[in-house]
Amino acid sequence: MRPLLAPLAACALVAAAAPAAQATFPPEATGLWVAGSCSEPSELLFVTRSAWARLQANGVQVLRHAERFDRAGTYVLAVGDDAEATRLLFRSTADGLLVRDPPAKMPDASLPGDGPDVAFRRCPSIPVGLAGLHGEGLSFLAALDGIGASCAGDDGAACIARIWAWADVSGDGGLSVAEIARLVRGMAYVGTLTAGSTESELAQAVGAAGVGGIAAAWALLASVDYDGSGTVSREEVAHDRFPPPALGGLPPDAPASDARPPSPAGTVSSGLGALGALLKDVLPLFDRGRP
Ligand SMILES: [Ca+2]
Repeated sequence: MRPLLAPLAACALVAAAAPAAQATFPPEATGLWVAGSCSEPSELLFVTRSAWARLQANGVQVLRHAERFDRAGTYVLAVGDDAEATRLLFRSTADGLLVRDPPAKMPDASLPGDGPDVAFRRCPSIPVGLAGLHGEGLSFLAALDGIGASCAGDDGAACIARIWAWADVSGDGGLSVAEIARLVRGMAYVGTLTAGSTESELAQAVGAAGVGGIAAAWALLASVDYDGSGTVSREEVAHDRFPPPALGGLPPDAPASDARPPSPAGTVSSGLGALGALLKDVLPLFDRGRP
């Protein structure tokens, strides 16, 4: 966690005039916001509890994970965990959200500065093309808060359950090839946004992941679809992993030996098997930006 940069005097002044800084984005700021008209947005802003994505029409598509929050007058300041410590100033209004991009050289103590503000609002829908490019990926991004919390500990079964909650679209308990491919596309979307891209680069990355995801899905099915149902169940992924196998692979009631039991922490990182290999590129995201 970076130290707060604002001088103590300024902090005291702000603290007297505003509520304490929060640890996450406030609920009223989360979700999808649109700048410009709903039919022709100039920018989309998507906010989760711990991250924000700026999706500019014909411009930069980028995701930032908030490392800390502070107050800046009537604005809330979110500071990213990226190398540039990207800052986002925002405040709620009666009909939306005002967002201000502070100049890079302006110190925190001088914020919020004097604008300009970009006005964002809610829209009942967004153009089909934008929904096609961003809808699925933003849905996965929204789920990452919960997945990250569940997968941060040693409870591998809880981690799998949280991933399934998003990935099992049909609700039948199994992941089909299409559902696994969707999961891979979601991971590609978030990974590409984290690195920063153009719209066309993002579309290409997600498209390539769609093709690769189908191959990965068939590989996963071939690895763990033990009953040949054509889908991967939570039980099949967890089999022999959660709980970890008994000593030496013997049943739980077999005579004990002096062999050392497997590390619980190790079971989560390595025990996901084929699914773990699938998730390896996105797992680091789970640890970023959480309070
Ligand atoms: Ca399913």
